[in-house]
Amino acid sequence: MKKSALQTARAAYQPKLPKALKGSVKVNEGAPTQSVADQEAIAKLFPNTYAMPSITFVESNDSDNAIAINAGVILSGGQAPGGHNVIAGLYDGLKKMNPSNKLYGFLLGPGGLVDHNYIELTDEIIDEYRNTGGFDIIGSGRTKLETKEQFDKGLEILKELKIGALVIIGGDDSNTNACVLAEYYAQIKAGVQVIGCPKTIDGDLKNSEIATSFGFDTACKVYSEVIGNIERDCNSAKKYWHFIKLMGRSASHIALECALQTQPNMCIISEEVEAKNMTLDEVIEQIAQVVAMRAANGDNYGTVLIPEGLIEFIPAMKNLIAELNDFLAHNASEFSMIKKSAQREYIINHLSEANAAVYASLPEGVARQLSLDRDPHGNVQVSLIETEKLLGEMVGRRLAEMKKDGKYNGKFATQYHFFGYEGRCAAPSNFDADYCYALGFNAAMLIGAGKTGYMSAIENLTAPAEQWIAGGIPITMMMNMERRHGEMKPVIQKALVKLDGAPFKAFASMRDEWAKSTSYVYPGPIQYFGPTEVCDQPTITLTLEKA
Ligand code: FBP
Repeated sequence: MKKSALQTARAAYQPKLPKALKGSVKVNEGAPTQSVADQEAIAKLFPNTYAMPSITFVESNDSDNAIAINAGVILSGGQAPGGHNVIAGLYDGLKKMNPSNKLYGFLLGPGGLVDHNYIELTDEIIDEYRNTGGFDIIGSGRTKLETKEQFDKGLEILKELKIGALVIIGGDDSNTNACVLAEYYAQIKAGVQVIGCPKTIDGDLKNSEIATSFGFDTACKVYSEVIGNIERDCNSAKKYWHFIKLMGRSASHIALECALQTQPNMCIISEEVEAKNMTLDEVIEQIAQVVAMRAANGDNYGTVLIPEGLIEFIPAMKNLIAELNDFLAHNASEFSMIKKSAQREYIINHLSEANAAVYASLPEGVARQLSLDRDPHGNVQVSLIETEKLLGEMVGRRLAEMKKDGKYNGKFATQYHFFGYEGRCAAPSNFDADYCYALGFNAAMLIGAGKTGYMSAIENLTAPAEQWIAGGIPITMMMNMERRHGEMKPVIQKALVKLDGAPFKAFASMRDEWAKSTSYVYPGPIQYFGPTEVCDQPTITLTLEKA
């Protein structure tokens, strides 16, 4: 494969490891843990993996046991920068324990385990992918691992390849499945450990023990670079309002981080919209007022950041989506038989009165997007909904009304953008390259320590990598009961933006100023080589949260 000069230089980068993982390790166990909520229900569902202690690895003078084990690895869900380094770290960790250990990669996500599609990862393959973006080393997929049949089918190939440990690299849903799988294999004494790794650009897999998911750092830096470029363009031509939708699923962490990095004129935070019980009209009014205020100062341009999950947080829309989710889950086959042109009417006729009215009021395109297939975990595919256009067009209409009433006298020309796929496979920042390598290497140590049902955890991330703390957190500790596909299920609690958290407060204290006077910041591209204050800084979110 032909490489760019940067790729070649980057391949030689040696990710930094926490001090404790550099030599032999010893396990320090904490007190037994509990789930974040619904303790009784979760304890009952996970009798073999509930209440385990969280653990930390510390340096040891004893020499390592040469633990012989084969392991498997799966990349699950949306791509996130650094996935290849998790696999490289895992591979190096396994080989350090015992050079004869093997690592198998299951292809195209969890489906590879069920369908017995795999490759053995070798020095040559791993070296080709060190410090690169993407998940193409083994591919990813969204097959949901949840049934006994899938687990048993998976076990057949694990037994055949003599695999004693499986590492699942995924987001909240995939790690939920990892936890269920760990419990099942423990219950049937399958002799297979299951370890999770926290992946997702969305940044919503975090809690008191997991500071951030990998990929969030790089993705936000890539989006912030392009938002900064747009802001420069905006400030140069002074003629457009740019509506920029940012990935992140339900959570607004990406939008918030990009706002902190680039200081746009506005950034909507879904969690705030929900807390204030705002209607869609109120969101539109808020944007229109800022446009009018800037126009009054002669500034007919600006930038608005919009989290992709916004639509789900507007209370009336949230109710509608909840009913639609249940309705579509229970009537999937009947719905698939309805002609496309009749689907809107069919849905309106089957929803409750209030939700039918909201659905009927939506522009055709948005209504259609809301009724598209859910992802395998039952989530609305918010990345397919053009919220940026919906808001831009509605603001335009509102401004036209204000013009008639003499309350606005500006020009409003729009440009629309959606940044998501552009950042998910970017070459990992130094932070993600180091963090991911450490997560993978640490996962190998968890395997060596005989653990199952744990998530690989690296803490103290705002300190230099040498001082990071490595260990493991029982996945059951992160779980609660939630309604999915019309049923109560144990799932890892999603971390949304906290309105009393430091990142949101920092944003809220500055946003009026950013709305009024153009205060853009242009972060520029990620730098891999150079001074540490340019190359090795974590996100503003992480820095503020850990300050
Ligand atoms: P994960 O939750 O699997 O990490 O996915 C992240 C994400 O990029 C979301 O931000 C986005 O909504 C979704 O994936 C898009 O999914 P797809 O890749 O299937 O289009």
